[in-house]
Amino acid sequence: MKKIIVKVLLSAVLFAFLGCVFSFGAGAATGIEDGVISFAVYEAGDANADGIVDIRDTVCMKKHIAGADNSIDAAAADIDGNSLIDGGDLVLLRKIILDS
Ligand SMILES: [Ca+2]
Ligand SMILES: [Ca+2]
Repeated sequence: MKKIIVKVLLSAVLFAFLGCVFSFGAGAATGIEDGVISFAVYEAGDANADGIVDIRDTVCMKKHIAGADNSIDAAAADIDGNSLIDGGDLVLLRKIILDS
């Protein structure tokens, strides 16, 4: 009986942690120090890193794709996670904005 309770508690803690991480959008492990895993938290699509996903992010992403501006949050702008910031990410960003 104790094993079942422990498993339920561990599952609850894991789901609470994952819910916390994913409620911010996306994150990537940035390092481990003293047994603590650090995460960079960003919202997918927030290319200009102002905390809001909106039309200004599409402008920022278009400028970056055109080579006119490199001041972009690359992790947030790479929405499909293929390590490139391209038209596919722009399509996904428009969908995110339209669905919000
Ligand atoms: Ca933004
Ligand atoms: Ca991409």
